[in-house]
Amino acid sequence: MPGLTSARYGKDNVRVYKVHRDEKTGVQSVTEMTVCCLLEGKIETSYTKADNSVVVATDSIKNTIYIKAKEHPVNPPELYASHLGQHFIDQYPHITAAHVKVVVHRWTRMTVDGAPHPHSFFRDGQETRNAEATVTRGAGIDLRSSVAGLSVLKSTGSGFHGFVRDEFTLLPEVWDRILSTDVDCTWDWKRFPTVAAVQEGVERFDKAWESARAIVMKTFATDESASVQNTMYKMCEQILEAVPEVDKAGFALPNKHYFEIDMSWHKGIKNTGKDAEVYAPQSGPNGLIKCEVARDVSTVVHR
Ligand code: AZA
Repeated sequence: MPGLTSARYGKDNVRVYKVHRDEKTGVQSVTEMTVCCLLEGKIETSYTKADNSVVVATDSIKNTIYIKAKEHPVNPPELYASHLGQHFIDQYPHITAAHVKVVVHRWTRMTVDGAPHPHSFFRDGQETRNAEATVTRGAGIDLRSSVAGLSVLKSTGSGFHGFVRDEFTLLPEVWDRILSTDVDCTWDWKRFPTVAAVQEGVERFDKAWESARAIVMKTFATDESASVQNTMYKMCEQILEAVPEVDKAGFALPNKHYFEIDMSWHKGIKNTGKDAEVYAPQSGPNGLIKCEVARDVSTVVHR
């Protein structure tokens, strides 16, 4: 007998822009984000019995995303996501959980003639700052913060050797290689009981984001990397150390390969090993290495 085992719905890819105008200085600040908001609750009959009386229309969810962006600060995204998620719990008794994801896109202030420009910005890379709030009736607010799409490369200071060698292995061991990835780094906060608790000490979220980013960059640059696995583990340890309110840190890192090009066939040109200068960046396939590191492995909650 088939039966509904899980259901959530809402609006995805809601693009929102908000400006803050400082009347005194004339300086404007902007935030652009993409929001996904999905609801869970006593909504089974909308699937099984065509009962739309339990459905808050996805168009209404989209409208709410805009209205909450007007009513509340959109920074930090963790606070906005909490306000938005809590709204659905407060407004609709049959909704038991709201899942909000906010992706913040970079608009970095321009420097013009050596000075920060009051109202002009540029997109410096595809990196985003993300916040996910799961607001659950009677339980509180689970927050996950992340940095995604931060592309990094180091031209030396990385090797990979000592791995399994058998009849499936072609990859040579290397003591010096190019290492490149698009960083996806997440950190999960201890549960907050209320939006007020998220609001109190709200600067923790910007600080954690700055710390995580700095740790990622410094460790990537300075670690004599034995593998993506080992370097990402070191990053997780440091994030847990730097942010006491975080329970778990994790990474998903593609290993974006750069292949040497043998040119010996052309006039005996040397372009491999220590003579390698021109490489072929690969679009795919890529390695994909993931891990999560918990502060206390005995209390891990799997989401
Ligand atoms: N980890 C690495 O850092 N590099 C690799 C791997 C791996 O698991 N496999 N091939 N190359």
